[in-house]
Formats: sequence, C-alpha cells, structure tokens
Amino acid sequence: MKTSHLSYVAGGGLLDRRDFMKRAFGYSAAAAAASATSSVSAGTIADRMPPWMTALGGADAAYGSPSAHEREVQRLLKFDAPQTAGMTMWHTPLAALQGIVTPSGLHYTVSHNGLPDIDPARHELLIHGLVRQPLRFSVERLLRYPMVSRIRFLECAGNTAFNAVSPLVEDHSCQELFGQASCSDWAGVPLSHLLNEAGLKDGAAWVIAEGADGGSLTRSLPLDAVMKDAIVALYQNGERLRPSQGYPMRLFMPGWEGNLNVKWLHRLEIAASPAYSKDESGLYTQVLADGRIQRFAFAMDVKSVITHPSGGMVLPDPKGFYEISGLAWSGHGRIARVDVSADGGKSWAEATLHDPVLDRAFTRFSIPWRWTGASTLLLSRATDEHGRVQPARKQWRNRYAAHSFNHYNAIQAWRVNRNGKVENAYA
Ligand SMILES: Nc1nc2c(c(=O)[nH]1)N[C@H]1C(S)=C(S)[C@@H](COP(=O)(O)O)O[C@H]1N2
Ligand SMILES: [Mo]
Repeated sequence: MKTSHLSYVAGGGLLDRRDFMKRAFGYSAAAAAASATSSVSAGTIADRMPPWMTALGGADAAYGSPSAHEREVQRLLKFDAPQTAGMTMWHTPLAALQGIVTPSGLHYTVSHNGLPDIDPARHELLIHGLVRQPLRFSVERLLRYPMVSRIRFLECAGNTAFNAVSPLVEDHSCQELFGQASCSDWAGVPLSHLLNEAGLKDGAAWVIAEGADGGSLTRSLPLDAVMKDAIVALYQNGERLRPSQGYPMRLFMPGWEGNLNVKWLHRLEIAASPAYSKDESGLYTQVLADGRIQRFAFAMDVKSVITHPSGGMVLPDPKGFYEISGLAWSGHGRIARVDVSADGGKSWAEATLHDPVLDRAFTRFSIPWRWTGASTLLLSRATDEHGRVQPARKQWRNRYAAHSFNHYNAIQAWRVNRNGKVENAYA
C-alpha cells in the first residue's frame, strides 16, 4: 500500500479523517465497482451457503439476551457480598462497547450492603422534615406522575482510584481502571414536583436521602441543586430499573458522584443542615495535600479515556491503520473538545465528537491513526463547555494527599509496545 501522501494532523501517526477511509480501506467508488464484478458471482454465493441459510431458525425467547457468541462481554467482579461483608462491585466492559449507552445488564454497580430483594408492593417513599405536609408515595402512585427521561452518565467517586494512588504503574485493562462509569437513559419523576407537593418550609436547605438496603446508605444534597436537577428514577434504558441500580426507585442526580445517587430510595428528609452521615464524613471526603479535608465534592470533573486501543489489547499489525476511539464526560455539562496525542503529549490533534453530544453524558470521540510500529504513548485530554480541562497526573496528585483517591480525572495514557501489546502507563 502506498502511504507516502498521507496527511498527518499531528505526530505519532494521527491522520486526517478523509485520508483514513481512502488509505486504510482502499476505498473509492471505482475500486468498489471493480471488486464487485471480479470476485462475486451467483455461483459462489450458492456454494458458500452456511447451514443457517438452508434450514428454518430456532425459537426466540420472551425476554431477549445477547448472542451466545458474545458471552465473553461481561462485567468484571471486584468484590461480592456476602464474602466481603457486604460490598458488591462490578465493572462495565467499556472497551467492548460502542456508542454512548451502556446496556442495563452491563451497567457498573457498587452496592455497599449487598443487593436487597425489594417487593415493590411493600416499598414506599417518605418525604418529611421541613415540609408543610409529609407525604408517602407507593410505587404505583409514583408511576402515575408525569416523567422526564435523560441520557446521563453515572460514575463512582472512586473510579480509576488505582491510578490515583499507585506510585508504580501496574498493568490493568480499561474495564478494571475505568469500569465504574456507565451511561443510561434514566426516566422518572422530577423530585421538584414531589417536594412542591409536600410544600417546603422556611429554613429548608438540604435533602437527606436514605436507601432501603440493610445498612441504609444515607447522603445529604443541597436543596437548590436537587430542585433543579434531581429525579426519582424508575426506568433505565426504557425498562424498569434493574435490582443492581436500585429497583424499584433511586435518586438520580446528573453529573454528581455515584454515591449521592441513593439506590432503593425510601426516605427523603428535608433539613436545615446535612446529616454528616458515615459516607459523607468518611469514605467520600477528599483529603487535600496540606491535610485539610474537603467535604462534599458533588460534581464529577471532566474526564476521558481511549477505549480502543486500551490496556490488555494487542495491535495485530505494525504500521497498520486503526481508529482510536474513546469516551469523554463531565459532571458540569457538555464536552466541548477532545484532543488526542499519539506521541506521549508532544503534539495533539482534535478528535471528532460523535453525535449526540449531550449534557453530562458519555460523548464518543474518535480519530484515525497509522501506528508507526514504534513504542509510543496514546493520550486523550477532554475539555468541557465551561473550559475545564483534564489535568496531568502530577498536577492532580499535587492537589491531594498521597492516599486520597476520589474524583481522579487525570489524563490517561496507554503504552503501545513494539510487539503490539497495549498497557496502562503514566504520562
Ligand atoms: N442505597 C444505596 N445507594 C447507593 C449505594 C449503596 O450501596 N446503597 N452505592 C452508591 C455508590 S458508591 C455508587 S458509585 C452508585 C452506584 O450505582 P449503580 O450500582 O447503579 O452503578 O450508587 C450509590 N447508591
Ligand atoms: Mo461509588
């Protein structure tokens, strides 16, 4: 293949998109017409008829599942209750997926007290505290309210914690490092409707949300933000919530750290001050470099990762053409741009953002690449619509105490080795 006239947009082999189609796949209308007439004829089609084309097909199921040939696309188990005194943690296989929506069965899950088996007929949501009229909502009653639906990401505050705290780089896959983030279409009742119905009293400033899991995960959220954005989610990707995601209802607060999105939601107390619950005074606080504690870090910051190629993959063809593809997201709004480097950060080129580019949702980006065959570092750096940019790992580390790992959003690097093996790296 002649490659002398490729138009590069940055170092390390990043290519112009139009060039990519032509060079990588030899695509042109004339070439397509020529190969169609020379290699395909009616005779060869009949000779090659596979068995599934010569017999009637099998039965389908009442509830569909993925192809048996895709069985290796699975969540990755980190911990499972009850072996670890309650904590259940499964990571999404981000590198095996395309587009921006995570299939419900592959949504990551973090459950601190195991998975409660809730009978929706006996579940209630209680709203009380600084309200004129405390209210109880059965699931049935909530399902009659007008609903909204929004495609939004959800990310655990501890996602990518490994790279935040480990002084030595260790080889892990994209799923292991970034798999505590997913994106779904969440539908439910705006919480403002329910709080207005209850009637807010003077002094109301916080919402304390409690789950119905044994152990009752509890978090406090500022009331003004909740009135603007929170929903009581009942549906996920069109169907009712999965048990792992909080069936029959969860608090959904777009862009905010996963832990605030209380699953199996059963109680909202309107209060003048936060509860300072176990989770907000302990695990989910940030310890700054000078030892001070930063409580209540709500929004997840701008972040991105190249999902292909990524840790654990092997590039089959040195000097081959590849599409670099990944995901970017920001808890503050839309993604404005993603820059990619194929030479360890010496030069950068702007990737294409794929439609739709939604507020506080996964955004797919891509850029074509011709690997030079040499060892190199692939990097992605996202910027959101408010001009927030991902920091370098060192910059991020300098802000926080050495053991602090929540809200890690530094630029991720993947090393491509000469033998094609891709592995985790620090830039
Ligand atoms: N009631 C309850 N809500 C919870 C949790 C929990 O253990 N119990 N885990 C939290 C954490 S730490 C995260 S990251 C998100 C995970 O949501 P998911 O399992 O739907 O991905 O739910 C949050 N809500
Ligand atoms: Mo979390």
